[in-house]
Amino acid sequence: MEKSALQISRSAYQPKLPKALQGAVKIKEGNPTQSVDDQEDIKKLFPNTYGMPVVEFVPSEEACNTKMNVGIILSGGQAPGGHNVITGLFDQVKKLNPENRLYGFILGPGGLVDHNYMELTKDIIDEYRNTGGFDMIGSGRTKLEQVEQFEKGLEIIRELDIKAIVIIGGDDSNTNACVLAEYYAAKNYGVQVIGCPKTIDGDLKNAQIETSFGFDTATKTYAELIGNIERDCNSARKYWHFIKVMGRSASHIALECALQCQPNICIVSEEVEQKDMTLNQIVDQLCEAIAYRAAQGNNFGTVIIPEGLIEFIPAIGRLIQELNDLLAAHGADYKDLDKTAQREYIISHLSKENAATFETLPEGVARQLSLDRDPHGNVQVSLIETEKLLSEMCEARLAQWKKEGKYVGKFAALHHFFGYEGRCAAPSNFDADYCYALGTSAAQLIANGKTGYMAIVQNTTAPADEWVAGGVPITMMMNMERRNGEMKPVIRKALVELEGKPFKAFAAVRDRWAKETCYVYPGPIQYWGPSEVCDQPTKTLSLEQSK
Ligand code: FBP
Repeated sequence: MEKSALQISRSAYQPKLPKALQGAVKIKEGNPTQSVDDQEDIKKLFPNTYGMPVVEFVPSEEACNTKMNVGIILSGGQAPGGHNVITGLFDQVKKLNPENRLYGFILGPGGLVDHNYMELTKDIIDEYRNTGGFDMIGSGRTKLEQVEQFEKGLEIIRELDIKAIVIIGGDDSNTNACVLAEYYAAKNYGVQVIGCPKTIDGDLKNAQIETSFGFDTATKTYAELIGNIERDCNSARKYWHFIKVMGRSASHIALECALQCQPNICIVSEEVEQKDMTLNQIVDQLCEAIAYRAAQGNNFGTVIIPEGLIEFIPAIGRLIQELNDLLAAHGADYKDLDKTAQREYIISHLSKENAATFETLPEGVARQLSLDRDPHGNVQVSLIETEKLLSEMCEARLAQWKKEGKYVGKFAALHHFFGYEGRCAAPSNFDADYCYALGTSAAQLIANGKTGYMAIVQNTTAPADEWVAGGVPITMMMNMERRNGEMKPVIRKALVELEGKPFKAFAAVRDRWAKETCYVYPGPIQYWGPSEVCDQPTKTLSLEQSK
């Protein structure tokens, strides 16, 4: 494989490990835990993995020599740092006993079921140190939830003498990790399952998980691009840039990019939902800022839009709920109909209110909302062009205002979607260190006999050697939610909190950003240089952890 000069230098980077993980460890156990909600239901569904304590690793005098083979799975969307979880896991597994083997299941959870795997040896691992992407073993979105899948997986686990499976994934994949852990524990198979918090979306976090890995690098990559656009925008002074950024549900990515770049406008889906806003009200707000700036002679600006917005507009959210149930129950009846017949079928099967909302949507968006969900039942929001929808609606509204004499300006819009650009970027120092520590923690959780836990690393705004590592029972993060028409145990997603420090910091200054040009240009991620440049955590994390 040919490599760039940066790749070659970067492969020699030695991730920083917390002090407590640098040598032998022992476990310090906390009190028994309970789930965030629906305790009785979750306890009943997870009798073997419910109530376990949070654990922390502390240095130990006694080195342990544990014989264990481990299997690793990457699940869901790519996130920078995934390879470092694997290298951290590999190094620790080998440190525990050089005879230990690490197996990678290919293309996600499906690899376990289909017995598609490879042994990850030192030469393979060394190729991927501190690199972005998930291409070492690939990823996939197969949902592990059926007993037949668990049993099929067990066959290869037995054949390879694997003691534990590590699943690197987001909220859905870690929910599945927990279900698998519970099943193997209930059957007394002696197979452990450990999760790892991954997703650029940043919505797998709670009192124990400070951040999901990948969020740091992805947002820094988008912020660089947005800053470059802002500088162009401020130089040319003739375009409004509508920039959609990833984040299937939560607006953490949009908010973080706004905090880094200070655009004129950033929409936060959670606020739209809380204020019960309609699409028209969002367009009005955008047009007011555009008209104000035009009156100052500034016919340019930058708008950040979270990709999940559409689902958070309450009327559309209600429509999606009903479409989800309709798709689950009758999808097969209308899937193969032509476009017009499909539209008619859907409208005739929806409630009056939702049918009316469906009819007001542009055809492309309505079609997207009625299409297949991903294997976890989610609308594929990355395929909906919200940035175009909004700019087209703004254009029409401004034309109307012009006629009414309320707007004197020129409006030319450009569109961007930043998502895939950031998911495989070379991990920042933060993600490289954080992921390596997560992999090391996962190995220690296995060596200490734990199952149904997620590896965690805390105190992450302090220098890396002061980070605290351990594990948290996955059941602790669960509640019951409606999925595909049924109540299911799932990890609660962390949305942007409107009372939280990051949103409040943004809300305090956004009116000025809308009127004036306050852009900040963050520039590219730096891997070497002064610590205040290359080791900074995200603004979100710094604000959340600030006392
Ligand atoms: P995960 O939650 O699996 O980490 O994926 C997040 C994400 O990048 C979202 O931001 C985006 O909506 C989605 O994946 C895109 O999925 P796909 O890779 O299947 O197009």
